[in-house]
Formats: sequence, structure tokens, C-alpha cells
Amino acid sequence: MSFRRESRVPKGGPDGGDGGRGGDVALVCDDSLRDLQFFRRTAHFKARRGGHGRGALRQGADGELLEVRVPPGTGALLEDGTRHDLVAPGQRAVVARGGSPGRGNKHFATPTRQAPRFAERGLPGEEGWVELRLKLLADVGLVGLPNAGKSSLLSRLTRAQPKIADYPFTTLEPVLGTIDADDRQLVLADIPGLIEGAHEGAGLGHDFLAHVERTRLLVHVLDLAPIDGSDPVGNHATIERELAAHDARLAALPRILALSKVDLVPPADAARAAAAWRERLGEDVPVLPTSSATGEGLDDLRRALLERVPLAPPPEVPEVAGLAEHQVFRPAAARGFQVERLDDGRFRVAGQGIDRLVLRYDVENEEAMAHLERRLKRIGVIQALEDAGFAPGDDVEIGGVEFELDPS
Ligand SMILES: Nc1nc2c(ncn2[C@@H]2O[C@H](COP(=O)(O)OP(=O)(O)OP(=O)(O)O)[C@@H](O)[C@H]2O)c(=O)[nH]1
Ligand SMILES: [Mg+2]
Repeated sequence: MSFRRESRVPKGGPDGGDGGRGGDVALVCDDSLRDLQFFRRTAHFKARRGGHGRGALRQGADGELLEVRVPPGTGALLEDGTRHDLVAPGQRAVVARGGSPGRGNKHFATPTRQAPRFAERGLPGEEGWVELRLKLLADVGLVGLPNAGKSSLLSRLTRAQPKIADYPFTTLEPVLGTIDADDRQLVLADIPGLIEGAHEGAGLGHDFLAHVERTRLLVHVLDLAPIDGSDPVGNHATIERELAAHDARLAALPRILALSKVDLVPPADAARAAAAWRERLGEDVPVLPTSSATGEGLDDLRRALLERVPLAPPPEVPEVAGLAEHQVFRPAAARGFQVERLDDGRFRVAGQGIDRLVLRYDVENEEAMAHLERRLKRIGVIQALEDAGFAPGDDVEIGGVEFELDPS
């Protein structure tokens, strides 16, 4: 509430500006994220309130939008049942609207009330719990023969704890782990070992080749000294053949060759083997000697993964992209209201729209009350109260606020 005050204008009119709208809280899909770990530590998010309106019709600033970043594949379920699927980077979904602003006293000036000494209050914004669920898509697939050391690598590169044992087919289902870098995350999938004929259903690997289909890079894990005495060159060819036979797209994915268990062979042999593989595969495929036992080569592998996996939108999702943004569901403000006579003689009016109306005004302010009473009369609330036995001066409760209603 404000009045114009200037030396040349002795009786300036009302000039209180409107308040600013409260800030919204929105989820934003961010392709540098891969998991929801952040929300273990932080569960409350609050946007800023709008600024107060001020004199000279200055409007209060709108509260800033608060953006909460989530990884691609996040589904958000709101308390009212609204669902948002955040799949495409940059996609945004407002999950809580800021409160609507109150209008300044200028707005309430009429020919008969030229100096309104009240203004509207802003309303509280929406609040509630949002359930986040993530459908994880792997960026990197670890492929190789059974017992090659894939799960061991996953356990050293990420916090995942897959089962590891000295027999083939230890891993029965894909296990995912996340590598955290400063500015992004990567999801690694440990795939059950592939064997010859996997693309036709042999072994366990078959069912899981589908999981690597959507990755962006494969790490071929190759045991330098297999216990069965088999030849690494032949083993490598077997896996590559299975990948190609399953899907041409898989065969075309970029590769890293991780020579595993180098601690088991003399260093000179390991170096010779690595050189031979580099020769064989050419410069497009990095060849990295690694050991999950000693940690050798693991930093190099981590670095190579972060370098080589492109930051790009996950495949096969864009049609839905525009959807969630427009999918915001607003229950129509309930228009009806009910009048109830309480045992102690008070009256209670219930209705969402009416509650919001009453919250707008200061019941201690007589002018504001007179204005509110006129509005209640126009909506039909006073009539309904009278039908229920109300007499001017009785106490009324609306929206949790109790006051004496005395419409003249
Ligand atoms: N010495 C040594 N042993 C290793 C290394 N990596 C894995 N192993 C051993 O090799 C065996 C197989 O390892 P896993 O990580 O379970 O192999 P995998 O490729 O996941 O096997 P499947 O799940 O059966 O396909 C286990 O006994 C591991 O302890 C390594 O770097 N050095
Ligand atoms: Mg395994």
C-alpha cells in the first residue's frame, strides 16, 4: 500500500505497485548426469519468493525459477498423479508453481473509494513431494568371454559390487555402475560373458546383447592368460564375431580393448602383447593393459572412457521430448463452496477458490474486509450463509481464518 507524495501534489492518489510472482521449481534434464545420488543428500528445494510491490507503481520482481537438474531417463511423479518423463537434454518440467502475486492498492481505487488503505497479499506457492525414478541407460558396455575379468573391472572403476568368482558365468544379469567425473557421469554395464553362438542363443550372453545395443562404446575385456589355455587372438575374434552377428550397429560401436589380468604375465610379455594388439587393431582402438588386482592401467581406462564417450542425447527418445513440457496438469481451481453450521454456532465456508480469496486480505483491516465482504456477496457466499441461519456479526471460518463477518 502506498500513496503518491510530492510537494506539488498535496493529495496524491494510491500508487502501490503489484507484488512479484513467486519462483517456480522445475526439473531440467541434464545429459552430464547419470544417477540420482545427489538427492540422497539434498531433498528440499525452494524457489525464491516474489518481491514486494512498492510505491510509484513499481512492481515487485518475480522470484527466480529454481532449476533442479536430473539425468536423462528420470520419471517424476507428483502428488496429484501428474507424471513427467525427462528424456531429452534441456527438457524442463515445472513441478511446483510459485505463488500468485498480490495487487497493490492502486488496483482497488474506485470513484467512491479513491484512497484504498489496503492491498492484496500474495499467495503461497505450490509445495509437495516429487518421486523421482530413473531408468538407467548404459553409456558403456563391458563385453568379453566368461571369466575375462569384466565384473572385476566394474568393481574397480565404479562403486558397484558385482559378484566375482573364478568360474565362467558368474554374472547372470547385467550390473550397472557409475563413474563420476568433475563435470559428468558415465554408466557402465557389466554384461554376462558371451560365448560362441551367443547371437543364436548359446550361453547367457544372448539375452543381454540387447542391453549393449544402446550403449555408445564397448570395452572388450580380453584375458591375456586364460586359465583354459585358449588363444587370446581366437578369443577376441569369437567375441567380435558374435557382436557383428547380433547386430551391425553393435559391430560399428567404438571400442576400447582392455587387456585384463596383466599382473599374471611377466611385464615384458604384457608389453609385447599390447604392441601386437595395437598393430592388429590400428589407431582407432586404444589398447590398455589393465589389472584389477594391482590397479594398473585403471586410471588410463577411466580417462579413455570419459574422453571417448560422446556427450549426446540418448538414442530413440526424441518424439516424447516436447511432451512433458506441455503435460503440466493444473486442476481447475475448484469453483464451488459449501457452507456448514458448526455446533458452537459458528459457520464454516469450505471451497478452494474461497480459501484463496480470503488469504488475500488482512482481516484486521476494515477496508480490506469491506472489500472482501462485497466479493463474498457477489459470489453468493453471503446468501448461502444467510440460508444456513447466519446473522450479521456471527463468526465465520474460511480457509482456516476466523473472523466476524458483518456485511452491511
Ligand atoms: N590376478 C588377477 N585376477 C583377476 C583379475 N581380474 C579378474 N580376476 C579373476 O578372474 C576371475 C573372473 O573374474 P570376473 O571379474 O568374475 O570375470 P567376468 O568376466 O565377470 O566373468 P563372468 O561374469 O563369468 O563372465 C575371478 O577369479 C577374478 O578374481 C586381475 O586383474 N588379476
Ligand atoms: Mg562377471
